[in-house]
Amino acid sequence: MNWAVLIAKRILECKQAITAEVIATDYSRRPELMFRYGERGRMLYKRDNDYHLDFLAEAIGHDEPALFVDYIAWVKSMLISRGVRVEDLVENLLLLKTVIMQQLIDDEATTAIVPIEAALAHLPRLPESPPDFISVETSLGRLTQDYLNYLLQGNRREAVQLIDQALAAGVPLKQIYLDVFQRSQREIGRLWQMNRITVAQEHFCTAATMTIMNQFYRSILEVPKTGLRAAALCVAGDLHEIGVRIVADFFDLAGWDCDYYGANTPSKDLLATLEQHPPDIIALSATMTYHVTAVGDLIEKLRKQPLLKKIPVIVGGRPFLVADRLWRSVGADGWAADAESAVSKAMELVKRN
Ligand code: B12
Repeated sequence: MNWAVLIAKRILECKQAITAEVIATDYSRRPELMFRYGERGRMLYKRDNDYHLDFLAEAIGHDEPALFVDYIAWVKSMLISRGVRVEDLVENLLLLKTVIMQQLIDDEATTAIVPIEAALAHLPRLPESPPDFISVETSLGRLTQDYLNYLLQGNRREAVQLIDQALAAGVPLKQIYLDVFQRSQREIGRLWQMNRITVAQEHFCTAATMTIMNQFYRSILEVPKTGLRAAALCVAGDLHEIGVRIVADFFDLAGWDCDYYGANTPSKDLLATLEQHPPDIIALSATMTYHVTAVGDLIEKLRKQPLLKKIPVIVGGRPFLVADRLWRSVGADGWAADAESAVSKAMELVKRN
């Protein structure tokens, strides 16, 4: 196991102690925190600090400070939109750095604080609200905005009608997936991040989009097959299934036979299933940065199975978009930013294999 991975593990082992020390110190130095945010604030501070350490461990373990900077950009806008001051986040990060320096030995601490220092350096320039994912100026922008508005109003019927009309007017299904569904899903996340919609609205829109996607399943399966097979899944723990489901549908649309396993796939069962009928490519997805290690662990297990070890593995999902060298660090053969390029990358790897 390499040095950075060991330090990441140390951070996770010491998580409780580090968080307890950060909070005790901050509240004793700044008792006004209790007046400002109350007892609930203290509980949320603990939850957030634990999260900081989960993301920090991945940034350290994969030598990708950008993962932590991206996370802090998200934290900044989340906190601002919920009435927390940026100065309090800065204090939190400074203390986190100090406590890590106290609790880890010298060399470990020097490596562990690199992502925190990068985040502190970027923090003043990180936007208070993330940029929109939908622009009504683009060709499908108006449709995407209208689709999202209907879903946010709870109008599933009108949303479906918009999609049916667009398809009837000749808009390709793949464009509906990438321009309408992908963008509206990301925009929903942004609206939730900015505290403009509730978790319930986010769940409703996601469920509605998945139901609409299911309508196309039968016709997608009818596409003539090339004989190539893929397996596509989210790693254990990750619940974000739409991205990899779109990837799976694009494989099917390109004539592959894609076994889609969905969210949170337990690795032990997966290995046994794949061994019974090995595919030509394995596509692994993770959305939460703290699942990147699980991607690497699963690839390591695949490489140990005689029947699976030569199968190319491609990876994708949010953390891979943030750090475009991350695929190498998890031991994959390639990565892709979206479903269209996932299929071309898979084709390239299969030809090379
Ligand atoms: C819907 C959603 C959920 C749903 C998922 C339900 C479901 N059935 O899928 C639920 C409610 C479960 C959920 C939970 C959480 N979520 Co969530 N979620 C989202 C949301 C709004 C949309 C996800 C989505 O559908 N995206 C659209 C797809 C099409 O895009 P994509 O995943 O990037 O996929 C494309 C590419 O990345 C690529 N790709 C993806 N996989 C693969 C695989 C391979 C092999 C390849 C080659 C390519 C590839 O191709 C895809 C298609 O083109 C996102 C917002 C966002 N920006 O995505 C937040 C978001 C990802 N969630 C977030 C958070 C914080 C959480 C929670 C921690 C919330 C909580 N406190 O509980 C939990 C974590 C759960 C877990 N253990 O995984 C944050 C993450 C922030 C961060 N800094 O990491 C986001 C960004 C929201 C936000 N803006 O704040 N979430």
